[in-house]
Amino acid sequence: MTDFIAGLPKCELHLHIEGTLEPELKFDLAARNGIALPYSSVEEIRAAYEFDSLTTFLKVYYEGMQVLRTEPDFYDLAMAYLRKAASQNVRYAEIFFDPQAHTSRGVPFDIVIRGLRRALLDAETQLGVRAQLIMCFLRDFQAEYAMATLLESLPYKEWIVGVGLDSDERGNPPAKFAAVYERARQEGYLLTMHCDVDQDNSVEHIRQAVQDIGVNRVDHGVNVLEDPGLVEEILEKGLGLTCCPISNGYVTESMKIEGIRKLLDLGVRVTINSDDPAYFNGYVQENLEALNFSEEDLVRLQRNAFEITWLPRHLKDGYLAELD
Ligand code: ES4
Ligand code: ZN
Repeated sequence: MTDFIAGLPKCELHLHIEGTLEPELKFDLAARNGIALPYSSVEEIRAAYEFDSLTTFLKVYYEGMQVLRTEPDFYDLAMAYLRKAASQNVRYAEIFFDPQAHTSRGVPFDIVIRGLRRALLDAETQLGVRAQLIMCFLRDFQAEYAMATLLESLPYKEWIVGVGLDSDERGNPPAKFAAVYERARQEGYLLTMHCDVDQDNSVEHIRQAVQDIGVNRVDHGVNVLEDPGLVEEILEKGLGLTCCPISNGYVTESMKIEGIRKLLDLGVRVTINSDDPAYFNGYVQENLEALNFSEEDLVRLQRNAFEITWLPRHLKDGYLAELD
């Protein structure tokens, strides 16, 4: 099964670039930028990756990314991920970035996006991996800061395919960002947002995202199973869900594989992704292996993934043909 998965042309649609920062690169960047880390070895960094909830994870995640300061730092981060993706036969990736996690500590927006963009261009020519960027707003900051970030992104609109919403979901429902999403839609961005597994009000958050905001996709969203009417609506609209089993296992008590299985059987366009692979010890290959699904189902998952990409039809069809 490992070889079968390795051979499949794959797609990654839920991947936080800051969550791909491996301890080795963290060490190198800290040295390059003259930053003292509270760890003396890569092993010590890894040992600190202990979390059992979204809150404990996010603390380590935001602390870790403080070594990212310069344009080459963001280039190196994205290039390292794209090399790893290429090694796993990932043909296309839609990559989240969190500009506010950097602008809030004094790193300018243009430094972040220019570094990431340059890596995407090089990856396409040098590695044969295509990728696009999705800009995420941090939902635990004020909506006004998200709006300011949206406006700041407009000169770079051609480099960003859509917007997302991540970070701490408790008390930060989709409705908080209704105006930001409306403006993003007017600007031509496609829309997605996290509805993390087993957060407070998960189903209500999915409902708001789908019905009130009108998203084009939902990130995670497995809790939709608790509301059959909403499942039906997602089916009718053909909306995709970007699920992340290994991540689920870290931030809740379960990888939610049974739920993913059910959604797949119902015909919902579920996909398998890695979320924050450097922290959760699994890229897309390992996430697919964790499922123990049949070859037929694994192909179906990849078909779903290419089908819900934010690519023009002819490019989707090119990738889909590789799965025939
Ligand atoms: C995240 Cl696992 C998860 N949940 C919410 N926001 C995030 N940002 C990066 N990883
Ligand atoms: Zn995520």
